[in-house]
Amino acid sequence: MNIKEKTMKNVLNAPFLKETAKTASNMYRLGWDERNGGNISRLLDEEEYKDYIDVTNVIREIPLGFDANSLKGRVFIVTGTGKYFKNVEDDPETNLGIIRIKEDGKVAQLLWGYKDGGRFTSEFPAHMMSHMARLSENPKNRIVMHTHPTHLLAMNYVHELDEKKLTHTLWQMSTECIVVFPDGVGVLPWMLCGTNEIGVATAEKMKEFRVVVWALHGVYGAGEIIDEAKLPMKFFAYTPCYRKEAGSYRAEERGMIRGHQFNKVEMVQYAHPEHSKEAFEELVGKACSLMEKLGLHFRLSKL
Ligand code: 2HA
Ligand code: ZN
Repeated sequence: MNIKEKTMKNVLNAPFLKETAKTASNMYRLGWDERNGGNISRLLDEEEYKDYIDVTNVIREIPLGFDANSLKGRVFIVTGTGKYFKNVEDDPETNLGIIRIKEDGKVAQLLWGYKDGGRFTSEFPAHMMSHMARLSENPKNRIVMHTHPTHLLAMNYVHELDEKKLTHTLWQMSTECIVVFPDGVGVLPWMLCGTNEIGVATAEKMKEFRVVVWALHGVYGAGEIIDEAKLPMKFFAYTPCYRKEAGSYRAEERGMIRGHQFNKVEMVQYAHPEHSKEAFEELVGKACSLMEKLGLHFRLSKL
């Protein structure tokens, strides 16, 4: 152990590691990741890992077998190949690895984990290529997850595997869906997994969709945070409202009898605090475009 390592905090206590391990447990509990099914990769910001990982200490190097040049120097925590999600929380150091993409973009440098000599998931090409595709769309993307959700897989056998049709059925099945994946789901035909080819095809779809179904196999999802699936939540409300009589006269009138009824449409978003400004602008933009489309004159006032 070198001096630098001694001053490091215990990586087992790192929030990013705990959350990754807990997510693996949750996915196992849902029945989506039996045996070695599923894999998670999470891009780490320097702020997150600098107190926990000594980046000068490379344990070993693992060739990638594909070009990840645009990810050079970036650090990821990744589930291991052949590992079971049910074991990740109990033994993170064997089941997870923290790697950095070397400057040549061709090699992963192991900085921690895969203690039994293991390596990253067999789906590493699809993960890294998806990260590259998502980052080019959204520089804040951090997570790529692959899993085998039971109900969605069962649907694959009875539903036409057409992107639009599958998206619409999913949106209709649960109100949450349109909030979680408003861009819809991409669908890839069955392909051999663990290959660069499925990685390239997934990444291509990931330019358009955050959720990509691998027909008769599982699903890939990407996002900024693991819980991102829940945010932003966008709602609108249509409510009858009652006020005192409209107009200036009789404004002091009391009671429902002389009340004024109108119907109101309101928009609400729950968003990450960092995105609240954009969320607000989106709401204002929607309200204005609605007025414009209706050909109504309006004035935007600042309260
Ligand atoms: O790594 O799910 O697609 C296990 C898998 C392969
Ligand atoms: Zn799989």
